[in-house]
Amino acid sequence: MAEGFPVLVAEAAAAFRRVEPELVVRIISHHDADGITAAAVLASALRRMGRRFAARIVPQLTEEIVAQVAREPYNIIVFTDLGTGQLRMIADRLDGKRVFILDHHQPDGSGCPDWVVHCNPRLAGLDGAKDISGAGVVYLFAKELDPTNTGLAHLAVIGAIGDVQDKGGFSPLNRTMLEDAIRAGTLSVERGPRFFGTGTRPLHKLLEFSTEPFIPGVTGSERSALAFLREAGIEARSGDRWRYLHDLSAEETGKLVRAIVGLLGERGGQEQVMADRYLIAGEGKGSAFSDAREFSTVLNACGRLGRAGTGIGACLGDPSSKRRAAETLSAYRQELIMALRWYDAAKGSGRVVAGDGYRIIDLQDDARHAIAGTIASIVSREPGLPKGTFVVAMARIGDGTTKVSIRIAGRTRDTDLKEVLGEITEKTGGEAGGHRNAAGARIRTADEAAFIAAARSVLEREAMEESIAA
Ligand SMILES: [Mn+2]
Repeated sequence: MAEGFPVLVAEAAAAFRRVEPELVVRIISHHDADGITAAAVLASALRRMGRRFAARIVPQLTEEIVAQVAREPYNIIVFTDLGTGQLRMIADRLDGKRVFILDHHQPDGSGCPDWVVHCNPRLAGLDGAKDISGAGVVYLFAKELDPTNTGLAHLAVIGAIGDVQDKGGFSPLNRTMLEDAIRAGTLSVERGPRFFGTGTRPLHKLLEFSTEPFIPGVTGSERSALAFLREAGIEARSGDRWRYLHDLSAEETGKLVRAIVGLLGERGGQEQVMADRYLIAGEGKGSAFSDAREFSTVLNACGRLGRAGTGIGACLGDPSSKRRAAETLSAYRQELIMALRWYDAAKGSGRVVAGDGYRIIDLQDDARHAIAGTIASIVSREPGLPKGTFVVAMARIGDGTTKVSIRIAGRTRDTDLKEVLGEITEKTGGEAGGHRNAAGARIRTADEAAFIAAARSVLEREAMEESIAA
């Protein structure tokens, strides 16, 4: 009954139209790229309606935040890209307010009170992890409010990419938003080499940092990347400046792709090397906002470094926000590099627990808690890490709690990471949330050692099942 979702969206929009226009709308959204684009789509739609709003972006919706929202003077609250997993808290604390939830996460199992307008694709039998993102849900809602909001469709595409819904191709529903954006002239699709950061990194740096695909003998070394270009007959420099991918002629691009395919050998063909790129209209070639994938990374960096407002401003096209957001990306990359250096140096110490089928990285105060998830993701893609290895990263928040993130290397069976983490926190306390492929939790810092012990026993058992499935 996937056709039920448009009905849910239409009902949510109809309910929203009945809200008194003078009320200030409180927007609460998630701090990743999807959450930031979701908030930006809603903010933009409200602005066009002449409605006032106040947005707040949070790393996760906690009991404490819901309690704060309850005390605020706002009488209408719209939760975007979160809320479904916190229905119980919302039901307990926000009775008497007008509440909308526009989300695509898994419900927490408790019922939804009738005074909450709950719009989630999962309620209509859709797959919230693949079919549509939080920004997508908000976009369809905005389009229902005003059909000319299709000018915001590119933000829904950026949100979907931020939630990795483009992997293996967009779902039909995500594709409709892509088509809206193309029709609106805000985005175009171009097939090209699958590099990340084409807007901001010169060619040899793209090669050095290429992990998908991992180019044997090239990835990881600037010198090898330069030698590779020389052998392929492609100039890395033009005069005294480095060349970028967009500086190459079509012929040179062809040479580059063939040379990479050659190095991948039987592991890859054209398909591994080429990808669709989603280009944002009106952005110069060297801009961090010209490629939707890179745009989503900029937003992630803003959210994780506590500058989500800058990210929303960048989505809305504000020039000074865009400048600050691009600087935030550099700062964020710097923090990641520092944390990964720490990880390399800490291998073999007690702070990196390497068991059979799992790694637990105990960052404590050596990295900002908001990048724990990214560290776990990067480590889970480390070449040589056996498929099915669980990677857990832990970092202290500084308020007596610790952030925990879990990822898995490759995939052998369809393990639900949120469930795995939930089983651990059930033993040691803490709240787990997230998705099948990426989950997180917040535990008490005092319980770190107990958490690690419980994690070891649960992950050892899970890893055994993973290896049987392989
Ligand atoms: Mn999302």
